Amino acid sequence: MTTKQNKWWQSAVLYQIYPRSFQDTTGNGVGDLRGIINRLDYLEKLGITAIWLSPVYKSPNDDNGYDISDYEDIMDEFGTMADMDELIAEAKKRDIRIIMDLVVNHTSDEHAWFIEAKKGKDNPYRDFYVWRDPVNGEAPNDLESTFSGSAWEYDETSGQYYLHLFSKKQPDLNWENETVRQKVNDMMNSWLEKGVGGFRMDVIDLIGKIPDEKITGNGPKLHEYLKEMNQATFGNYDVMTVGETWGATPEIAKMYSNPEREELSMVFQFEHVGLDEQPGKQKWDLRPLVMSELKQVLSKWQTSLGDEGWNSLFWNNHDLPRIVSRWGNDQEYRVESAKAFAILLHLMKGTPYIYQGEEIGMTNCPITSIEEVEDIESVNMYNDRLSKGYSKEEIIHSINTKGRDNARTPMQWDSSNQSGFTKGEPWLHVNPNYQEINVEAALEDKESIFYTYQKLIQLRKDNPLVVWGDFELQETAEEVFAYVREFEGERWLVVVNLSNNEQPFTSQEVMKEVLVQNMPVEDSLIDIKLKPWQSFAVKV
Ligand code: TEU
Repeated sequence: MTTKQNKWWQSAVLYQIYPRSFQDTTGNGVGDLRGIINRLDYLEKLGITAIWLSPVYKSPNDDNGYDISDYEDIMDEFGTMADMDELIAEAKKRDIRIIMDLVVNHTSDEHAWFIEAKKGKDNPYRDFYVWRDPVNGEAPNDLESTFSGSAWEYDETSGQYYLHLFSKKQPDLNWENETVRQKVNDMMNSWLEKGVGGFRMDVIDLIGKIPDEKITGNGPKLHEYLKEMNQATFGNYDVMTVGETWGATPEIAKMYSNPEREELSMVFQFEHVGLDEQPGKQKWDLRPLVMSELKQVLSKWQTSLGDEGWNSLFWNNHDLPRIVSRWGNDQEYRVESAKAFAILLHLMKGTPYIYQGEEIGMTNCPITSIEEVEDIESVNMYNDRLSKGYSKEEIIHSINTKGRDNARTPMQWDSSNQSGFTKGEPWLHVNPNYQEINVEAALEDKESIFYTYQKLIQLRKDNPLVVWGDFELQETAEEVFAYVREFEGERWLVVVNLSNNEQPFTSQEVMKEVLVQNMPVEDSLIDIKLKPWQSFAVKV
């Protein structure tokens, strides 16, 4: 194994912070950078190596910071650039790196470039964005925005349309324009100079789009642009990069993350995340998860990248429902199922990501009316589907199952008013279960989900097997996920019951030592009955 390149991010564990909902220190109901600084000791205790910080740049917040009006300044509600510098420095003292969210498929319509571009066809910034003439008096084609409706918005002043694959306040940048690419590189370099640990690249697979041919993801020049960016910016630093790539197959993932190609460290692939959706439809169109498919997909990603790429491992982020509510059981088996998903994920090969609150088993937060919803994606979908004849009940059900606010309710720190998140009125309701589910309670209980995460992170730090070992899926009952990791003669068996029922399990392996478990394990592995959600890893 001497050929391994051994980059720091291959043995790292990341923690994603959605700053708006993490910790408010000013009483305005919105989280801030000072709040993150104050909680660094907590994150150090958990053991994470790096923080992926969702966007903190200046933004009018049409999409909570994913619409950026100035890449080199901080959002007023979050603090100042001095706070940001302090966060980087304070994190560094604790051996924690800060990974910035790089949102460069689009800017805000309030970014200086777009304000200029809108002034007219001969403005020097015009070509920074994607403008097209009307066709037969209408939008150039029927490309749709991810946030419902046409991806083209008419501009009265010039009589042209501009492209926005997300909200109309998020105009797409024109990556074919060399000056755009240079400006993005300059901006990235100024953040790298500040000492950040890398970038998470928002919808990066869209930057090679050819809108006229209705090609959005995986456009022909995508990899050329990434190579250029790598050479001009982060390739010159010891940092990590992770691309958000919704359409990645293992073959595509290798194109991004094969070290020889010098593009990105790894990508987020979303194949497992789509398994409870009807194929070819939208994320709102649900179908039950089939466990054998989940096993097959996760196992495929474990074995197919080899040395030509690197996996990222995640169940949650700020766009996804909480795993314990989605595929676990957030009622009678909340603790057991949250630990089961943690054990399953953290002992696989790749870099794990924890989304804030996952480590204490925070759950989805159901709503009863659209007035309670903040997320632009859900609100637009609601109006769109209402006009198409869907019933309110149906739409609210979809939002409760898949809506992004589920993951965005404020972090639950303690049982005091507003869960210790704010002294004011929170921008989004706190989940009413905060008196039971909160950090303070988790830290006091030695059997809490928090300590399972802490243990799993420590196991990764202490055992090269977790980072480098081969992966082999085991034959089991449908609802049981079991795999063996093997490295330099050492073997670990991981067994997870993904159901509310007892499940049979048997293995000829001889158990040598229990490494982690969510309930006591028997002495032998031959013909045992796994209790609901029972999960463990053992040395064999
Ligand atoms: O998400 C990309 C994206 O396509 C999501 O909107 C996704 O389709 C949807 O949320 C599925 O749940 C990224 C960011 O993660 C997201 O927060 C932003 O809204 C979006 O890009 C635009 O920047």
